[in-house]
Amino acid sequence: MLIKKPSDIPSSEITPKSSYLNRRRFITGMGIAGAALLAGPKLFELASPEPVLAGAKIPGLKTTIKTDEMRTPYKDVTSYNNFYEYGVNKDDPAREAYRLKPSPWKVSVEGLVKTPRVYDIDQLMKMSTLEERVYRHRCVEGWSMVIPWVGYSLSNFIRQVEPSSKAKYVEFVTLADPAQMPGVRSAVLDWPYTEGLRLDEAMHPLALFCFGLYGETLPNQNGAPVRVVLPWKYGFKSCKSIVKIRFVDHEPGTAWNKAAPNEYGFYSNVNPNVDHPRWSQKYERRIDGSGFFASIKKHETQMFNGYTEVAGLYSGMDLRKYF
Ligand SMILES: Nc1nc2c(c(=O)[nH]1)N[C@H]1C(S)=C(S)[C@@H](COP(=O)(O)O)O[C@H]1N2
Ligand SMILES: [Mo]
Repeated sequence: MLIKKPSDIPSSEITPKSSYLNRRRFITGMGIAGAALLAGPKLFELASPEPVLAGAKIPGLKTTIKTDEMRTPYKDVTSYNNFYEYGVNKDDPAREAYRLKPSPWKVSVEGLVKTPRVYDIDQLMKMSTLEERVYRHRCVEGWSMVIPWVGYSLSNFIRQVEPSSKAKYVEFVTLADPAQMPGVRSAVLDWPYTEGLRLDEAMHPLALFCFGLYGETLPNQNGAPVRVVLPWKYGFKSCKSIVKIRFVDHEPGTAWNKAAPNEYGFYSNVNPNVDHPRWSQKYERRIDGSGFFASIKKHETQMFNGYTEVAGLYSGMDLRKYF
């Protein structure tokens, strides 16, 4: 795995250093509410340094889900990130995530399963056939990408660990090691980052247990070595760098819901008809690489991010109440 020194990466190519540093101080002083506000639909700084933490090639992948939409370039997928364990700015993870040690890596499977046990990352990657799936990715802040992920349906993993009939939800927990993740020293979120799904959502074939992108193992800043990807939900549901998966009988607490319950619900399905309390969700800015400023094209956001095959999971639910 090629890891560049952080000094090789410009902090930002387009923002003058002084205003970049000021903004950074400003955000850090404000906490999440302010950070989220600044990170809202107006904020686009594609710093686009070189991709920093390129992964290892994964051979023999078959693309099973495609789209005609233009893919977001690798460079943008790997340099415009949310990964608060490395800072609240979009360019922080690409610069700071070299600190993560994705190997060796273990994932502990706990709670209401037949045999709770710890899996090695290599075992997890082999539990089903890895494939490439090109998914739209919609951040709650109003930007979107199209990313060729690598993984297999989370359901294939869940079936093999055999949750008991009492398991109704699954919780994902990210690593929170201050030595590898400087961001967890600040109280911006309640660490570790956790996320959760209802078990039937987790079993939907679109829910991806994800180990890579663009045909390579995940770059650190994208959540190496294993994350989930839930393309019909806002991006923050897709928990990165997972160390624990717990099967439970109650709705688990989640990092953003704990931080701002009126803004981030448990379900967080992409829904253009339910605004965020501080901004509309009707449109998104697609980062598609068709040129620097031109790349930030306005798109209409679609219900469930266009993945209407999940609608049945929510039939009879008031999606304004269960946002
Ligand atoms: N552990 C952890 N997972 C996380 C986040 C985070 O800050 N920490 N950010 C989320 C958000 S808001 C988004 S939009 C996606 C971004 O994934 P990407 O950087 O691979 O595009 O990761 C999600 N998963
Ligand atoms: Mo996000």
